[in-house]
Amino acid sequence: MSDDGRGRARGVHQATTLESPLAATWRPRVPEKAVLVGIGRGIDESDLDELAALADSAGATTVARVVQTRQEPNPATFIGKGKLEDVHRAVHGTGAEAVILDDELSPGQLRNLEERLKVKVIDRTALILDIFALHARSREGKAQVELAQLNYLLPRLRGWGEAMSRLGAGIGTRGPGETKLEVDRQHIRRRISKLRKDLKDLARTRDVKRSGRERSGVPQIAIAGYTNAGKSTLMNALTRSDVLVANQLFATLDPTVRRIELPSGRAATISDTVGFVSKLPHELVEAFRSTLEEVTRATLILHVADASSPDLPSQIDAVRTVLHEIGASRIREVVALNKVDLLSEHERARALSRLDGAAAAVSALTGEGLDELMEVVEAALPRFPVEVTLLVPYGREEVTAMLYRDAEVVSELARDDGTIVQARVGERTLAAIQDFRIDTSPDDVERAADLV
Ligand SMILES: Nc1nc2c(ncn2[C@@H]2O[C@H](COP(=O)(O)OP(=O)(O)OP(=O)(O)O)[C@@H](O)[C@H]2O)c(=O)[nH]1
Ligand SMILES: [Mg+2]
Repeated sequence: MSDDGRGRARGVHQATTLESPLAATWRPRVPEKAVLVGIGRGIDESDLDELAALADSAGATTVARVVQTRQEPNPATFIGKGKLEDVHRAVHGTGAEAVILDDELSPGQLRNLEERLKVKVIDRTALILDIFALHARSREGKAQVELAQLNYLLPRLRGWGEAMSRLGAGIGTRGPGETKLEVDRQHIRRRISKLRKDLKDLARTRDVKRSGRERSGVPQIAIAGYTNAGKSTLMNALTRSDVLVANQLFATLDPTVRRIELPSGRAATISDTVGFVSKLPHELVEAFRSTLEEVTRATLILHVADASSPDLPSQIDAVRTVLHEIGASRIREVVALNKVDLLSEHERARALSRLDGAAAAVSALTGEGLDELMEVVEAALPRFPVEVTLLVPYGREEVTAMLYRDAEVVSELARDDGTIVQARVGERTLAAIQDFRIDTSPDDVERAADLV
């Protein structure tokens, strides 16, 4: 750990010559043993459970927790003076190599804390970025994480250089000089522009695919929810696919889209993507904008919540806050209250009764409640705008099959010359079935065009 600070600064410098992303060299690489620190009104140690889970996902073991009840953080050191001594004792008593704070710190606070505690200090934002960096697989995912990391790093560059080099290399060693720092900053800015451009190009490809889906008129269901709520498990259960499931925070970063069939036979797409968490770093929201468009452009949001979590209400609120931030708060929402296999009858009923709006209790693991959930989802989808009556001759059953898939069949009645089908359809389907209509009216065609 002794040369971390210089290593970091060197990593920044190498960015010009190396093709490899700077982020790989910058990543704080959360050490094994960490002391967790949180402040807040009426806070207790259990309020750091989530931070401990985040630390665990980043590969760190929590060796101590320190909490401080206070309203406002200390502007210089975040935690107050007395508590700082407690943290110092905890660190050096346990041999911890890092202190992890449950909030985002200012660059100055980070620097001051590192100077006083003599170990690496990681804030909540850096920790989450670290987990994202560990889990990024696709080119787009990696570029998104790196962009978020660089945006985080830029204003903190000077502080880290100074504090860390002093820390690691002993008295007399300086951090990178001002000139070098300025050069580093320029490299980072250039890299940020390049990443933004690359991501724009990658987003365009995704956009083309999505526009195709949107034009098809097939409803798009986006799974969203708190990290580890069981989104990928639910996706797999509903589509029999094999998206990665792990008891880890932010296991999924890349979006997956699959086709599913709703109870009536109507087709829809369903997507699984990155999970949310409270205080989701804004750097990530910016960098993951195109991934999050899976959610912001959906017809319906299937909000998966972990009913077995003691923090259920605050997790639901946190997810809704992020949905609001990304501009998805007006999209219809169905809540899937997941993991009810871990609840008693009584707890289940209580959890459900607290929810407003469309919801169903499910277990993605056992499959319980999934049929009912899909009924609720289908009922919540916007209906097709035009009601039509068709005569489908025998031998043209593909027309009826298409209606079941792409529209809503209201009734079917067999006659000598074919089947009378009453259905509600959208604009595209309307064009395809004109020849079979026995109720055609030009008004409907116009109305459909307006509404779709
Ligand atoms: N008991 C129980 N466990 C579940 C259920 N659904 C998911 N899990 C478990 O919860 C953990 C997280 O599941 P994931 O499907 O990976 O959760 P996710 O929401 O996709 O998580 P991220 O992608 O990391 O945000 C795994 O250990 C699952 O096995 C359920 O209905 N009951
Ligand atoms: Mg997942």
